[in-house]
Amino acid sequence: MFGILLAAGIILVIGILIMMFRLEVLVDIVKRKSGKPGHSNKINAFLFMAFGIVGVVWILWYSWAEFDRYNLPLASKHGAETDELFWITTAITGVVFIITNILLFYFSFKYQHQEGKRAKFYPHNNKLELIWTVLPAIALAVLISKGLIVWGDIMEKAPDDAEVIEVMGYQFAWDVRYPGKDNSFGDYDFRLIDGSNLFGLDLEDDNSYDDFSALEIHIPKGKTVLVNIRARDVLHSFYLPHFRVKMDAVPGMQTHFKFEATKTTAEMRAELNDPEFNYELACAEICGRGHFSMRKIVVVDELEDYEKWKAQQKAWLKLNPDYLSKVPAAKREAAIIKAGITKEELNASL
Ligand SMILES: [Cu+2]
Repeated sequence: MFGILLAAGIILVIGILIMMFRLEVLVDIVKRKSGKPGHSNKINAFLFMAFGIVGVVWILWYSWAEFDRYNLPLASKHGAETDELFWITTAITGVVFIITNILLFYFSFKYQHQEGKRAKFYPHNNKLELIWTVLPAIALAVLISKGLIVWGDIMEKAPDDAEVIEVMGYQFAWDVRYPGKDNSFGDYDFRLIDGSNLFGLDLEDDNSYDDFSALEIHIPKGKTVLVNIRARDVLHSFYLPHFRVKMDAVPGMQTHFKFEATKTTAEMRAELNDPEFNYELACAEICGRGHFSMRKIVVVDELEDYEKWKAQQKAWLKLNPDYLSKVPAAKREAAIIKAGITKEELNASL
């Protein structure tokens, strides 16, 4: 009830303001007919100036005050390149942005209507046109070619010994799949997805029996990690801010990103002097009501710890032994061994 009243109040106030402004315009028109300039001309000129000053000051203040929030400590190899490109782009566009905005708002103020003042007719200047065509062209050519080089480096094929993991985004969480001891992912089919089989694992494929999922994403330090990214429903975006990794998760299409972590979670905790620190995966695409909750912790381990962690994980099939009925009878025995399902687990599932 309070909400409705509040909304009605706000609409009323906006309505009154619009009416007042409209009235003023009408009065201006009448006055102008009588040869006098309206005073909304002065108000608008002043508002332009005020908006320009407040806007520029606010942007500068915000960038300074929140600097640490958008310049997170770096923890990946390729990130240095993207950071450099980011700062070059920000410097060039930032300078242009500030100058053009100052001119825009100052000129609106300076050239407000004044009695007897006439604009100068100045149709053409070759020199000026040359400058404002050539300078942006050079700046854009530099930015784009540098961008293409960096993009090429990031997107080139991952080495054969890269750690491959699969991440699936859905409304509203992420799931991760590892290939298991055989280092090969089992096939999947979206038609096989159900409440437990979140990846749509195809249990007719031998490679799927030791695939496992995990609550946290673990990756090794100092080794290339290739992430294959999927989406189950709508667009999501796989975003690891500390690693400068961002790639859309697109339904019906697998995307990927390769990177190498340079600091373990423990090292980053020591560096930041924050024992609670965790790397995290966030969704960077507004994907619905629960978008904000699409967060998953990422743990970077030393290579040995990572291998140890992997060895401790349980195959998805071992945790869901009732799906053994979907395994072709001829392969069932092999599946039980590969998934590490014990006799007790087997009996319990029957
Ligand atoms: Cu999302």
